[in-house]
Amino acid sequence: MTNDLFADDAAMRNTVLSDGALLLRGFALDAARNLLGCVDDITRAAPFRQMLTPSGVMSVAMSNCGQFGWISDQNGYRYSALDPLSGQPWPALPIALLDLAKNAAAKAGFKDFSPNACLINRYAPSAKMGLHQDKNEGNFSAPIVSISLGLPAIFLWGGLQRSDPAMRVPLVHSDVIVFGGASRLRYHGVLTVKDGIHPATAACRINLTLRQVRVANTQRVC
Ligand SMILES: O=C(O)CCC(=O)C(=O)O
Repeated sequence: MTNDLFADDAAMRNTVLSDGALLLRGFALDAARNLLGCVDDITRAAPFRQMLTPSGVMSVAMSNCGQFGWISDQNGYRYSALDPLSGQPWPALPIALLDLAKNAAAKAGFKDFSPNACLINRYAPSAKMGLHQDKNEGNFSAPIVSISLGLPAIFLWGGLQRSDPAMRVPLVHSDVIVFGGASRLRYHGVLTVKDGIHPATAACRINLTLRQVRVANTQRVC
């Protein structure tokens, strides 16, 4: 009952960030505990790691689930069907996560979203993610669904050029952003996460980013 009331209140605060981009406040509230349990299971099999990029080590620790996982090394970024740490396929995408992502996408007007990749980002305090576009998927007709759990953060919502001004969007536990259509290639990022303790995740923020990756598009991109 309490969760229902909170969800109704949260839904009233849903916000269109730009054409094709919708912030769904509290959309993951009922599923959050289960999703975090899934993250624990996934990262037992495919542990969090700080990946290397051509410009240095990322402050965010990452893992993946689904048919493809986003990976990076000194030569660039790509999707891979295998976890380079284990040589094994990534853990399967949990049904609860898939359902939540499809429902969120449908709410934002993207009815046929069928994600096959989920990047799991873990932000310890002081971790951040610079402005970037999600453009390695080879499929820009499908949206991205991004779920925030745990510590709050400021999401940067930019434009189609890196130099465009970026809106600062405060995100809290269980908020979900869907962006596709005219907003699919907008630059976005996350400001440095501040110190704190959240009852659901302790001293970190977890982000789940679900994407639909074209199978042929798993080559290295820089
Ligand atoms: O952590 C977030 O909210 C955003 C993550 C993100 O932009 C990404 O994984 O590409």
